Amino acid sequence: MIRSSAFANKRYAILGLARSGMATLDALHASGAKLLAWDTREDLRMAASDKAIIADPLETDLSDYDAIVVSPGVPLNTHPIREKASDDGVPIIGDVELFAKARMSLPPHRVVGITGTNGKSTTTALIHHIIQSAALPTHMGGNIGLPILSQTPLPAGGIYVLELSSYQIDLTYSLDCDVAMLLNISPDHLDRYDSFDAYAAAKVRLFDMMGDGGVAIFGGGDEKTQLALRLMRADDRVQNIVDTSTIILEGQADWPSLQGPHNLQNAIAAVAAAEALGLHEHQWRPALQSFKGLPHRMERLAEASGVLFVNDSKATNPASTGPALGAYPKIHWIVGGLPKSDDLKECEPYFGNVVQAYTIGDAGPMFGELLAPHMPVDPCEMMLTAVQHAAANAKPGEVILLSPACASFDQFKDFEARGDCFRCAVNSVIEKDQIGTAAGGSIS
Ligand code: UMA
Ligand code: ADP
Repeated sequence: MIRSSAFANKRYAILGLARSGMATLDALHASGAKLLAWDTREDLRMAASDKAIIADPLETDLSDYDAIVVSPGVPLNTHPIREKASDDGVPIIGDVELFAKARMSLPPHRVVGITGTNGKSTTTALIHHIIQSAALPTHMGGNIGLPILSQTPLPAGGIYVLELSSYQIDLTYSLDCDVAMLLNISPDHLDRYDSFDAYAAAKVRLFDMMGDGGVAIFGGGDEKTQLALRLMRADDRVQNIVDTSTIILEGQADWPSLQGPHNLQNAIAAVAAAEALGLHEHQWRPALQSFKGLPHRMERLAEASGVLFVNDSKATNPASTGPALGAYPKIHWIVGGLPKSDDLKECEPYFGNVVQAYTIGDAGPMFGELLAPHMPVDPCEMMLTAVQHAAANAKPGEVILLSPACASFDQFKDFEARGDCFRCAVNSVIEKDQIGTAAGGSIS
């Protein structure tokens, strides 16, 4: 766990006691802070009761507190805590801001911060893997894996690789990244922001916090990312700016877990970060090949009867599904769920790669109408039906891809549960040898 004398004898109210809130509670308690904690869930309040006064911050005078530490999942745009904090004159911060404040107590280290709409986890894990492969001490955290405050401090020379969601950046004010990266920006999480511009501005704040010695890396060619890049160049505070959309990197065929144009973009951004950290090609290139990828992101599940099954359940918007369709030339595409938009614009350039679409979930009928002029569509509604039909139709050399372009909450708890359901369905069709059976009759 990360402790710091910066927190000793300070007073913090913690709102939200799930993963990041509990890690915050433990780290602040161990650092000698005085704490008040709250969660709407009683079991979590109970679990915190030996380290904090349990009380609702909305009903407590917080004017002599140093800060209110809010979990990223608390919707600040609608939650009354914002007004309460302003009335009491207390700042609202998050666990990443506490990490930023604790850095002075850590052995000399560097921080890489990665944000963007899509590809953050993949790129964070890839950068972490490259650094690990170069035998340097490193942790990854933030919006991926263990909360950063619960990690063991790295020895001198260590590198913290942080995936940062816009929710986390909203709660952070002084994280001076040695390498800061914006991968791309497309509309997402619009329930938490007043507009797409406001969401984009939240991400770009990562660069406002940088000191002038850092390296700023920009990924995608999308309009908002390019605008952020131009603004950064115009404000010549940070000298070291890398536009990865102009970099060409050869060798993708050798990187099994980095297929598709999006993963080429991620690989280029990761290599730019590695070089900014002083690593050389002989260090980063083998790591691109040995990278195993993350579950539910272009995950190669199985190959049977010459058909490859790929789980890309984490593709929860059309901008992440588009490039997934660009990864293979003959795809049976399982698509649908809770839609985030009423078009599939970002997928259109890759429609030529789709042999047939199999629609599932709430978006099924709407997507069916959108797709029918471009490809055969099989309205399946349920995952198992979709996998069975796709397996029956698939020929050797073709790919069955779950890349839903939608949130999962219409039929599943989360994208992991959806990917797990896909995996079970895949196991079942392989076990029953239902691949390539369409010509021979129907699936029962
Ligand atoms: N709560 C209240 N009152 C409220 C609202 C919420 O008490 O009015 C409580 C909830 O009961 C809950 C807590 O506040 O216990 C909120 O927890 P949380 O949702 O922030 O969950 P954590 O487990 O702390 O996870 C958070 C991130 N979650 C979100 O951003 C939603 C995790 O990102 C992150 O990995 C973790 O911290 C560790 O740092 C997950 C995520 O879904 C992966 N991120 C979003 C995404 O990737 O799209 C941004
Ligand atoms: P995030 O953490 O930003 O949600 P992930 O790495 O978990 O990103 O990937 C989420 C989804 O986006 C996956 O389906 C993945 O295939 C897709 N994806 C990955 N990288 C990119 C990218 N650079 N651009 C668009 N989509 C991407």
